[in-house]
Amino acid sequence: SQYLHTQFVGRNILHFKKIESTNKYAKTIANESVDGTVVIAEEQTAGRGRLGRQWVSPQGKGIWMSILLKPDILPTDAHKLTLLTASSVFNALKEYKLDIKIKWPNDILINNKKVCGILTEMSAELNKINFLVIGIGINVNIEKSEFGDDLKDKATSLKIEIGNDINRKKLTAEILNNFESLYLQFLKNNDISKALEIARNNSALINNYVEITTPQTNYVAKVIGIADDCTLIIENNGKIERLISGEVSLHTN
Ligand code: BT5
Repeated sequence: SQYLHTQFVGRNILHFKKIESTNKYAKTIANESVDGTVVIAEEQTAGRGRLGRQWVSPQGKGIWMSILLKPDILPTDAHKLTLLTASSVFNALKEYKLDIKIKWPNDILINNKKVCGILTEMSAELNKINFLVIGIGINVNIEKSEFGDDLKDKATSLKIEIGNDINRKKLTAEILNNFESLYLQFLKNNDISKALEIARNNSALINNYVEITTPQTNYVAKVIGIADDCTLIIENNGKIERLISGEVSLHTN
């Protein structure tokens, strides 16, 4: 589109009216598709979050897309691209002057409600990535009444927050423009400092108490910051620890 200024991200776009999941599809075409291919759907019938959770993706109301990447980086660095993606989405949304926060590692919140979720999936060998698929779901023009009972208090859309419809094509291009610019810096100099700065300065978690859920336990910890390797620094019972990913929810009482 006229808004896209990238070199390779989104230069090959596969657009679907209806699909199960753009992430799932991107994985099936990964080997024969070029680096930077983007899969976009108007509607997902089986949109997925992490741990097999459902992602609600009504027709024509959101940006449901996946970016296919074939970077020459270590599998252990792949999680950095989730934070980089969150920062790209943040950059594209900041012009709306909303109370927007990045909730490490993969959510964007407006007024404490989730407007965007990111799902990074990887196919890798021991020390080599075959491909990565970064799924981005953004609630753009969803009405409040369209969220079910389970989501109406914890999810929001740009339309709900701004009051009018948003041009999805333009926003999609702006996200891809921002993404590519941060991504090229990362590939070239292993430099993720700009994405980190955005994630740190606009964090929903830093200085807050969070509830952390692991398969073993549940505990409350204070978030101290985000480390240079994109892990979350927490203080748990006086001990400083780091989380690579995992379930973190804001602790309110
Ligand atoms: C995520 O998972 O937030 C990642 C979502 C990624 C979606 C994109 S859309 C394009 C691509 N194709 C896919 O199939 N997926 C990606 P997680 O952190 O696990 O959050 C999932 C939880 O968010 C659910 O259990 C619900 O509570 C909530 N949720 C579901 N749909 C939502 C929506 N539209 N808006 C806000 N919250 C939602």
